[in-house]
Amino acid sequence: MESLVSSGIINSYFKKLNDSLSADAAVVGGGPSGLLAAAVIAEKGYSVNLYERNLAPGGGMWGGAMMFNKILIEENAASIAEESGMILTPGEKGNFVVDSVQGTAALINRACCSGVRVFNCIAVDDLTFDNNEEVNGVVINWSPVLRQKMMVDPLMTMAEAVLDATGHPAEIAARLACKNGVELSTATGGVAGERSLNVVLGERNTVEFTGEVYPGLFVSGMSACAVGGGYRMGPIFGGMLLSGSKVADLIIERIERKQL
Ligand code: 48F
Repeated sequence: MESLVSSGIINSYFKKLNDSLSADAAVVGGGPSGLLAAAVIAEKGYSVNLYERNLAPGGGMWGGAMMFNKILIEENAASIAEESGMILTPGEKGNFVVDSVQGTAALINRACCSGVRVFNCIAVDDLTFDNNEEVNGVVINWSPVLRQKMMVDPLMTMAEAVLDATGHPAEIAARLACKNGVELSTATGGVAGERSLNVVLGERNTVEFTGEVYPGLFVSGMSACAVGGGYRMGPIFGGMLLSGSKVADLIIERIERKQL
């Protein structure tokens, strides 16, 4: 029995890993924008790998604000939240309140049920290039290996589109720009950096700056805000869902173009 338990886990995990070596999309970061984008792309029938360096996906959503585990969703994102299985309670001025634990669990569930291959405890450490012209994959390693700074080489998985949904640090876009000296399609040509807090502008900027910043590399959520130089917005999450939905459509367009 003991060896059956082990072989059941090993065989199914390695099948998932092997199947993931070439995917339509690779999503880096399992916060709200990355989870929603991954789910929407997978629901269209495309293969999606999602890498989350922590044990649990969900990013900055579990803790609400200052660990008061409630979040706000604006009216224009309520339908996406509901479609994702979140339980919305009417709040003030057309906004809704969601229990952050229930809302995060619902987004993770939507991604898993739509067929996204979720790899937790795995971090994206770098990108792969096709002739230095476009991003076409990710370089991955176990998070504990990277945290311990062990000298262990990574593996690579290929994708038609890579999404940097790493939140405030915009790690992947920053790495691309700084390691390769390439220009991103932003006002500064690089990662402009996040501005201080303004709820209304922050929510707007997050969606505005969501897009393809280099051929094959897209940004969403706080990463889009940081790359484009937008304001942070605090514990209001409609922008994250709208950003995830917008980037999913853009990525689907690219996948369909590449597969013609
Ligand atoms: O920060 P995060 O929740 O991303 P988001 O979708 O949402 C932002 C909000 O949660 C909040 C906010 C709303 O008003 O401001 O901050 O932009 O989640 C980012 C996820 O990416 C993971 C990280 O652990 C987190 O779960 N992550 C970051 N870098 C890497 C990564 C990496 N290199 N490889 C894998 N995962």
